[in-house]
Amino acid sequence: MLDFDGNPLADATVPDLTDEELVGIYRDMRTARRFDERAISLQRQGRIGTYASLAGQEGSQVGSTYALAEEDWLFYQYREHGVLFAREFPPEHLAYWMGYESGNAALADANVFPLNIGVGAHIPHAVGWAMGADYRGDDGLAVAHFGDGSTSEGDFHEALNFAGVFDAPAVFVCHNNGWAISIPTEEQTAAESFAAKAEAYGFEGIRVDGMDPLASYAVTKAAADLARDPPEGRLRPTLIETVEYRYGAHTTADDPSVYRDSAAVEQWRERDPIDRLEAFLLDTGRLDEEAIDAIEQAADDQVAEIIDVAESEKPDPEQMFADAYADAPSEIDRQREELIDAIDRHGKDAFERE
Ligand SMILES: Cc1ncc(C[n+]2csc(CCOP(=O)(O)OP(=O)(O)O)c2C)c(N)n1
Ligand SMILES: [Mg+2]
Repeated sequence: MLDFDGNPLADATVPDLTDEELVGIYRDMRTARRFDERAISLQRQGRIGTYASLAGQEGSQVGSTYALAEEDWLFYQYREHGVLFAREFPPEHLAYWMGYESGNAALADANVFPLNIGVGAHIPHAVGWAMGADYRGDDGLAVAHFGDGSTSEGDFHEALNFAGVFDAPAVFVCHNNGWAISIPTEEQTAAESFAAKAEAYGFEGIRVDGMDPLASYAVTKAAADLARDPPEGRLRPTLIETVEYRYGAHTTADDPSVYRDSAAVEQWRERDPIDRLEAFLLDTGRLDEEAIDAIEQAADDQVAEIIDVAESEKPDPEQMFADAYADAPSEIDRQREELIDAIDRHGKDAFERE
């Protein structure tokens, strides 16, 4: 077999996953894609605020999460919510995109930290968590997902430097989707790759085809095994660069046609992670058309249920202050008081969605 540039490819190996797990990866990717389509449509109808599309990136998000143990904690950014489908997708999550903090609670049962918007700001949290787990002697790794743009932030450098120096049980997954809003990869770094940056922190970096869920699984499994049980002389952390593409706009507030060519999107769609895994599962008799239809129906139903739950949420507006600070600064307290006062005067309904 040849790659897209005509070079021979090594024979692919199928990771050691059960048929149920392989079909599960396919199902979770399809559900994430369906959620994405519906969320964009809801935004267009004015039913949610801004939304960041994950289409094209399901393979690296779902595939990598299947490689983890239950006790491993996930830290993710606004475009990697596909990881939630591989764990336990909280129906309330969609409420976050409607502007309700209730949709962004930490998922203690599923071991997932709240979604982060500040580019790269959650990577130090992940490393701090990993160091804490190590000091306590707890099992579990921190797995931090972030975009290529994070690698230009101080937080990325500080976090990976700490991870190396303190040998933290952490796996870093850098989703290189070609763009940070309108900044292309070649303007993001002069390095040969994002994975190459690991060398500066004393541990290994690896690039993988992020459009291939099974390859994403395989490298994450190897990184997780290393972090759990490093051989003599090896550090625990790994930086994985998943090479993939964002099919859609940066968010629903962006128009990519002003900075990139749509022909590139079509080329990347030929490597679509869902189509590729579907072809493999059909070829190897693990799925048939009937099973695919049933998975599609189940994905539709699950997403419809998520939307129903999110739209029935009526959170207290005051809740937006609840989890930002343990001890709120006086200015934040003042704003909270002002809101409470306004609710007293105008009634809570004035702050609710119609
Ligand atoms: C600290 C910080 N600076 C700037 C922004 C504005 N911003 C939001 S997304 C983004 C680009 C991030 O690109 P990348 O890390 O590649 O992630 P992607 O959106 O491609 O998934 C920027 C600059 C922000 N959210 N946080
Ligand atoms: Mg990016």
